[in-house]
Amino acid sequence: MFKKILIANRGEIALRIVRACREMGIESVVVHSTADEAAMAVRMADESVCIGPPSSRQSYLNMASILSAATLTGADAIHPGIGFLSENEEFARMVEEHGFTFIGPTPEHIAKMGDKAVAKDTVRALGLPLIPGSPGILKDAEEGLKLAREIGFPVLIKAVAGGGGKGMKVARSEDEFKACFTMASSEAKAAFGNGAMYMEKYLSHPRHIEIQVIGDGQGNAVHLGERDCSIQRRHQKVIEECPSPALTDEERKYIGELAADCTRKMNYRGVGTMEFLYEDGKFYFLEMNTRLQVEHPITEMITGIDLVREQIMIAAGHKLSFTQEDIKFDGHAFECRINAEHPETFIPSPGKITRYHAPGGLGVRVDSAIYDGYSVPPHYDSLVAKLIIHAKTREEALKRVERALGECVIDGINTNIRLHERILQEPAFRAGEFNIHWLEKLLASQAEESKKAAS
Ligand code: MV4
Repeated sequence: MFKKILIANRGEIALRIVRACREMGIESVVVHSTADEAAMAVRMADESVCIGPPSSRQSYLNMASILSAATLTGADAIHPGIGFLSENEEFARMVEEHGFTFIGPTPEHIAKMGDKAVAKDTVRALGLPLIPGSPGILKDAEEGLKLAREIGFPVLIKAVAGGGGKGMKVARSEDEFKACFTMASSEAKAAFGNGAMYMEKYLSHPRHIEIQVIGDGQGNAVHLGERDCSIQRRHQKVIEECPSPALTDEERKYIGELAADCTRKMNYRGVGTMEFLYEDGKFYFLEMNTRLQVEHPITEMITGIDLVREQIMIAAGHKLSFTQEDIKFDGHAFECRINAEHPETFIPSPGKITRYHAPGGLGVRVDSAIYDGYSVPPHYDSLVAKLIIHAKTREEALKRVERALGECVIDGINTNIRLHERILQEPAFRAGEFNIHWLEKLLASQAEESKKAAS
């Protein structure tokens, strides 16, 4: 087992990994920029190394500085956390080349799943359902139109170089296809320097369902159920929950086992998340994330499995210590992402926290690295706390989320706590009746109402 792990990340996820290390009797080293000198993970870790100025490029993305810090402190392994270098194949390779263990998948799997086209070919061959669409890049609008007629309108024209919702355009009929294709391609060329396009059947009201999988790279893999991440705004998740209120037990078993089988056949090592769109009872593979996810705690609450601990055990060469039959799903969990931002305008709100009080009680977990007097730096993402709630049923969990939000005190900066409270009051949300467009439609209608009220 590792004696010392270097954590190449910041904020609440760095603290989350420090906690797992401490429980496992492993020393932790946290690297930080000059903007994060007062970060809680820096204080809680056994050691810390300043690796550069505030800019991510010169600190948390600076491979040489991170590797130097690992050498200087005598770390055995490096945990990349989430974001930053966590899905960077070159970094994973450099870590191993410098004699450290990379706590994550092999560089080959990171590369394979990082290329969306290769990822689709891989999982298609392993039996996962995909969105009907073009086999590859579209030669021109003519070819696209011909295929669109076969698939049926509406279709979604997507930029190969796009991602995270960028470079996508819906074509709703033959008449508008060519104009859409030409516009999408020139926008992609301008934005990404690459105007290559592909096309898929457009799913107009899907949910975003993701499956947590773990493989040990020694022939074993399991799934840990799904997370419903449909409540999102501009591709930023706001509230996640598991299990999904939309899935039946049969659907859950079907897609979970399909994802686990695919993970096993790939001989995948580490934790991973397979993302799907779910519409009218059908699943469509979107992509696979080869890292831990922000929302992993709701899966931990339901299964009782510590995902960071599992990552470390697998990276140290251990086989999975449980089979699919050992995994039980208990209750319902929500995660509310608390951001340092204005609840209506979403403008980031860094600054000094003058008073902080975290909620508590049965089934309430707060993953956060803020404290009284902490100053939220302006250089990074605005996530300051994750309110994670667990209860026996979804109804009880809903009550508990509202109660816990009411207890939460974060003064001195703006937060989106009021946004969470608004969402929780919506009957459609409470009934579990939403899709990926629901929150943006709600916000648009509320903005409309307040404009009318103001005029
Ligand atoms: C789609 C889609 C509907 N139909 N593909 C957005 C980002 C990227 N992960 C894929 N995305 C989508 N692809 C087809 N054929 C709708 C989305 C989409 C979306 C997907 C998941 C979560 C949130 C989303 C928000 C807007 C659009």
